[in-house]
Amino acid sequence: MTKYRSLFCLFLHLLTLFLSCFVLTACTSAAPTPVETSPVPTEVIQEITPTTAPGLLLTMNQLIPQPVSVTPTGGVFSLTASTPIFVSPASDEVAAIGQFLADKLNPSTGFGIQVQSSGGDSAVGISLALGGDPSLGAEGYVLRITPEQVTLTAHQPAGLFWGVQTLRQLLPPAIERASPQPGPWAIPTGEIRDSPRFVWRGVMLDVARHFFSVDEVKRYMDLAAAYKINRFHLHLSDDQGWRLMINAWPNLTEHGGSTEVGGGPGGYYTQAEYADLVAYAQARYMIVIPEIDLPGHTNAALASYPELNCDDQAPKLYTGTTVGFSSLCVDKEITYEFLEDVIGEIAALTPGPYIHIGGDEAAATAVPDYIRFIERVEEMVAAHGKQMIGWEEVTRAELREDSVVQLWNNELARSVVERGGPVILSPSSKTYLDMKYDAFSPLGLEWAGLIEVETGYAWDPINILPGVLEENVLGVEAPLWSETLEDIKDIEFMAFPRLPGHAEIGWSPAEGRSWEEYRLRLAAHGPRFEAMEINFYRSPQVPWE
Ligand code: TNX
Repeated sequence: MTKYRSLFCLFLHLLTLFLSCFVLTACTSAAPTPVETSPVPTEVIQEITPTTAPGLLLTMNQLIPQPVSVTPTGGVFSLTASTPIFVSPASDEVAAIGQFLADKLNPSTGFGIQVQSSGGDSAVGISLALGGDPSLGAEGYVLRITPEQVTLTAHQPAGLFWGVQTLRQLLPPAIERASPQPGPWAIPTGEIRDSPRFVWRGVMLDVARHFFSVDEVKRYMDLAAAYKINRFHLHLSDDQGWRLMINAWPNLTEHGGSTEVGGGPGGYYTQAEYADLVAYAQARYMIVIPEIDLPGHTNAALASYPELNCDDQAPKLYTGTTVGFSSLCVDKEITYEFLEDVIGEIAALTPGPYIHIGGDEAAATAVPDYIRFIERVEEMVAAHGKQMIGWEEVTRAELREDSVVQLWNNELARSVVERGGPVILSPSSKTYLDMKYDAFSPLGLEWAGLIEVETGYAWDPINILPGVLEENVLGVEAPLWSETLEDIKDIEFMAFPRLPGHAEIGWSPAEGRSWEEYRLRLAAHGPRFEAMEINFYRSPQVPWE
């Protein structure tokens, strides 16, 4: 009797396997024709054979961002308790990337995988090696997977780190779980060669309108790094709060950090906490860009120090959401003494080359005053050895050549193009993660329009700013303003699933990108988002798995 039952089970098992292969082949070959011809998906589809295990075929074809080239070979590398991670050279930096990978693999596999120095060519395991082809650049990598070995090579450590993110996505979604899972842990064999289209693939988090704890910010950094985001812009001050301790002006945080939109308790980062965030980002090959928004969006500072106001009267703290009503006093010398301290302390704490000085929506500052102010602050930033970034309004001033402009509203698009310097693209109608998805979104604003997943994905940076030279486009950044967001769960809901799309726009080649193809790849990330416990929006535009 038991014998018949097991035979019957075997039959059922085979039938399921056959059916899933069939469904897979049908799905793969029925993939809608891409709008532009893509070397990548076509190559992947052609090489897939129905004899390969179904889940594995999918993972090689489901990477986000889409790599430059993917060549599956149809086999399997099995991750086991005896798979070591070899690093070469065994420097602290490469070993730390190996450890990052081990720390991702160990909780869900329960294996206790260890990082070792290089085991030589014949060693079975995962090897991370520097010294790849210089044409891979600062962030590119090659990932070769055979049944015996996973070999990740890169010219620079950042490339190894991004290759590790790709490797995570080649494993089953359960790899992202925090507790031991049954496995098995199969990685499809093949070769991936990859490097980014743009150097700037950013996110911005507004910690001023609502304050987010160090752990919440780290969590957002982790989620962004998984999609190869390499710039983390922190909007550290606004009318509703000043969030970074400045030793020379302690009341900025003491008083100015004590509330937030809606009147909650607010909060701020000590300098040690900020340094910890910067180090956390650095370990993820992410540059932190601190922003102090000037000369508008400064009510929290004005409320903390009466002398910063033209009439020496400190306004009350502000917990609403209106913009454009505050301004530093442009004619007072104390304003520049204050900024010298603020910029000096932030420059000293920030290893990255940039300081963002805001400059947006300064409706309470007369234009000639605004221009004078921006030009003076730009010199201060440069004197501290940093490159200034400002929102597009700063192009009203005569800027230094190396200053970076962040496009958001397109109102000053002409002067951004005419100026001809480096540009970050954050068009609000595409990249603003704080816009509602649709009219029913429980969180978010809608002044720049509703941004469903397709709207956020289906555009190209080069078409957004006609006349701009491609070499001046540093890349793309997706801002998340927090007027309506209170905690990390809210951040996750607005960023997922739109953020992976922006990451792909910044990383992947333009040729072959199409919404119809992307939405299927994104659908396959649903189980991964679940395993990562991301509170994501299940957009009806995506056929979630
Ligand atoms: C505009 S975008 C702003 C922010 C708001 C945001 C809300 C920009 C440079 N300024 O002050 O928070 O809209 O979406």
